[in-house]
Amino acid sequence: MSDHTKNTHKLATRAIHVGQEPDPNTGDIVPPIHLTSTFRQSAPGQHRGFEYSRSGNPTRIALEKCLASVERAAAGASFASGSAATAAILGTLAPGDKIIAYGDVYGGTFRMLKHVFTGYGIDPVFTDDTAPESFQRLIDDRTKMIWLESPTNPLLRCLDIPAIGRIAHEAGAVLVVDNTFATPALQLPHELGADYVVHSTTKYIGGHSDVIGGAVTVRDESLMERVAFLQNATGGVPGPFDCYLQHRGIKTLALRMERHCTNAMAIAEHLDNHPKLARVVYPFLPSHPDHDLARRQMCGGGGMVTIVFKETQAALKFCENIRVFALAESLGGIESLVCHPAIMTHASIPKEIREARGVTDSLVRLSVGIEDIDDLKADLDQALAKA
Ligand code: P1T
Repeated sequence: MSDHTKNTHKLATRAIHVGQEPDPNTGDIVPPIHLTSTFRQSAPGQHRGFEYSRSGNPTRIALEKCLASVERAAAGASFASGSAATAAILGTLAPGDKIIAYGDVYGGTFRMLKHVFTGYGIDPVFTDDTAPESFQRLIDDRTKMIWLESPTNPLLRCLDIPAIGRIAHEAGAVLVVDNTFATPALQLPHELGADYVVHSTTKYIGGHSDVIGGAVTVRDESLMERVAFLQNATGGVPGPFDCYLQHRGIKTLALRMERHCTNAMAIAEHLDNHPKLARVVYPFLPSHPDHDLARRQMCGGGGMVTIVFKETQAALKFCENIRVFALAESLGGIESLVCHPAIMTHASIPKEIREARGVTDSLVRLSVGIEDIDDLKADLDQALAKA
């Protein structure tokens, strides 16, 4: 924490000030972007804390401090993508270790667990039951990590982070929570018991769909040692300009999340009971299966709404006809997006596994942006009319 930020400061203040101390020489309110790959040394090994930008760069350090502060973490490390951040956490495991993951995860995370890390002797097992006991049942003495998203991508299930954290810790394992969908503005997994928090900062943290990035934060400083080692040794770091964009994004996170939440709630209520839809999924709708937990664990329902059409053809026609929303992968930007996970973001999950989990061809994911709510509703209405 610097002179002008305190531990008692709330998220919106931390997001704007941590890592952004005015320059003592010039007074500039926004520190410069350190566009350099290397740093001059006065004698071999004598430098001012920076040697080479893969190992450390002032713009990246500023971002990492801010990420750690907003997540109420002991330390943070930023990566070239959410996938690189995921790989760094999985890289802390050793051959023979078992990881239990909740099945509804981003398709790329599933692919990495199943088709990358199994090659290094890591054994992933999945549960499709949100009950903490389902994790308990899968624990054995090889279990070193539990991995979950909450809310999940794309079914928006919410998992009991404190209860699953206790199960992990009793077994001597660590809990990883992917907080990409909730963001620290709505949910603080470290305070709920998560050892690692991972983000695709490409999403709400960056917030403007103009940068790919990832982050890892840790509850206990000692966990950062291996993550920082892997960050440098495997080299999946973001460049200074990408760090600047993410840091700039965080400054408006609290404000953006308020609007994402109010717009998403309004849309969930607007679409609920629509004759062409079988189901509208939004954590803060009373009909959501984890509604009570969501209200307890998060201070807002988030910006994602998942809708399930009665017919697949209608889902596809809806995607083709949406206009203010754009049909595109990703989420969490200021502009509204529509995604068909089965064909787009979750195609790497085999069809039978995907469908058994409920990610069917009639499911469509909405990333509700911060545009005017009337325009968003009108766009959804016209596309639904054509579906
Ligand atoms: O795309 P990347 O920055 O590498 O982040 C991967 C990732 C990790 N975790 C979650 C919860 C995610 O949603 C993602 C990326 N997801 C998409 C691109 C998507 O459209 O779902």
